[in-house]
Amino acid sequence: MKRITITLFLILFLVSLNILRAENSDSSDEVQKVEIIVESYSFNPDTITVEAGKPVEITLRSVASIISHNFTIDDPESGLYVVQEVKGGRDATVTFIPEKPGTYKFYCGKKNIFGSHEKKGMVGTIIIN
Ligand SMILES: [Cu+2]
Repeated sequence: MKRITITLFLILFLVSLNILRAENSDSSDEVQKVEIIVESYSFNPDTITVEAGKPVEITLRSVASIISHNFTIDDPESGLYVVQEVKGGRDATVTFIPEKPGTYKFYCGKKNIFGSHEKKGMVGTIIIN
């Protein structure tokens, strides 16, 4: 009988530990992770949706061979300003907290003699809810 009580107690203890762990992983999951493939000359996906007031972590994975690109959001009205360089074939990560809900443009701010990368198609939309 004693053994059964101890076993039951142990099971209850382990179950409650698991519940605690699950709750913890929920609350530490605040960072909104987004992955964008950077090509010459496009972003994939070109529309991302995030929530305001929570950190956003964008990983830029460049599959461009040599050409460097960047990820830029520049919206003076909302105070949203993000610039992250990404070299050809490399990864780069940028973290920021979007404060104001809205729909904003992100783009590559690089230029070459033929014009801006943005005009070539390196432009997308970030929706902040
Ligand atoms: Cu570019």
